[in-house]
Amino acid sequence: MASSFTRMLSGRNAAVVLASLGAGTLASGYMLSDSGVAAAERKKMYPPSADYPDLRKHNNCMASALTPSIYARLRDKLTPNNWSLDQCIQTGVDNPGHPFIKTVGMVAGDEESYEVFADLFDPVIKDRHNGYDPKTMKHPTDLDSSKITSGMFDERYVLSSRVRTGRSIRGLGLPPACTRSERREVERVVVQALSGLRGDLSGQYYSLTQMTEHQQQRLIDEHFLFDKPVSPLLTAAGMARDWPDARGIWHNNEKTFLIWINEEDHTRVISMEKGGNMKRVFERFCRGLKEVERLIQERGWEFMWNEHLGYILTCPSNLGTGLRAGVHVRLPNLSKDPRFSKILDNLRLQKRGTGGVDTAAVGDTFDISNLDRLGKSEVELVQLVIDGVNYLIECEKRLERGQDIKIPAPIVQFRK
Ligand SMILES: *[C@@H]1O[C@H](CO)[C@@H](O)[C@H](O)[C@H]1NC(C)=O
Ligand SMILES: CC(=O)N[C@H]1CO[C@H](CO)[C@@H](O)[C@@H]1O
Repeated sequence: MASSFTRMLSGRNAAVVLASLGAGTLASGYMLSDSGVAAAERKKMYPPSADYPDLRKHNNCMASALTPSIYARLRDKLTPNNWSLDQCIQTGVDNPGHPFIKTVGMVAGDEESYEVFADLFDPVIKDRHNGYDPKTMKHPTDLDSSKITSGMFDERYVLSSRVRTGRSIRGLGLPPACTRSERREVERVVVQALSGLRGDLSGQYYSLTQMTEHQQQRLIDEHFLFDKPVSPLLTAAGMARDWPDARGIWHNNEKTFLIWINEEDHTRVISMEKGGNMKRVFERFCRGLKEVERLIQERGWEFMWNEHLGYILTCPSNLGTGLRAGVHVRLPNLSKDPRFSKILDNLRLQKRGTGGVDTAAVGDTFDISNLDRLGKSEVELVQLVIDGVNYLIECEKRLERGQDIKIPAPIVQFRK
């Protein structure tokens, strides 16, 4: 991890980064940075113990990991963009818990947050990612979709298939911390790159500030449009600032490859279609992602990445692959069986309601996806979802026939 500063400064973006630091071209950033610095100066008049947040009622990974001594070590540190620990943890301080999930409770303001505040991020990452140790372990990346086997689900059960991830542009602040100019730069760089996509990937960008009523309604009807973040988890992290400035959605003409710009991450990349052809969805995902990366690099930019944390995203829960491969699947019998949760756990799968992370599951249809993001490659995670969902469908069929089912052995987490 120690290398990411050096890589940032020695990369092709060095000119961009140095220019903005030196010449002060990011004018709208000053108020934000100055207030961060001023707050840091004011705090030094009090010992860290006087600033320690009250976390007694909290249930999130940050609250479990933070100690007075970690706080004392990190309170007065700043990233090169003047982002502070208190800004990273504010969302977890303001939101003690969540009804359905144990939240992470902190976000990164920039790539360097993970390094400067590693004393807190590392234990949080270890907790959230099932023991993955960012200090000693290396994260594999594999976007070779030809390795996937048996990626076609029984469509009597699987209604739709989807793979998503996020990518951040190195040298620009992440959504909790970015200035307006940085956010607009993300939009400019990504939209320009996307205009270079060809064939089945070619498409169009719809800016939230410029789309017509008609376009907006169409995107809402098709469930493509992301809403203004209203969850306190996101607003407390600063992610709805200036909404809808520089936000938008790009999709290909077939509406099977989508990019969200400047929502929770600089970009969210989504490949999806109706039915059960996960192999095809993943093939398009890998091809599209590599193509977008190539087009961005042609223009002198690159994605945030390092060998310990993989792809760097705003929320520590998405580090590594950032990948969520999921299906909407009908499981009327299995979901009523008391062994359902244990089977999912052992297969390293999670279930959500079909309305998203904040919804409880209703009815017979579930959004089933991989639980892990970090320490396993994209190919491994998608294969795990394919094998796991096929197992669930097999169980469902056995229950329909009145036969018994078995809880599978737990999947080994990391290859040592
Ligand atoms: C961070 O704060 C210092 C001290 O005020 C200032 O000199 C520097 O320009 C700031 N950096 C950025 C990126 O705003
Ligand atoms: C035990 C149980 O819930 N059985 C149901 C399994 O699914 C079939 C088809 O949806 C139903 O007809 C059964 O009642």
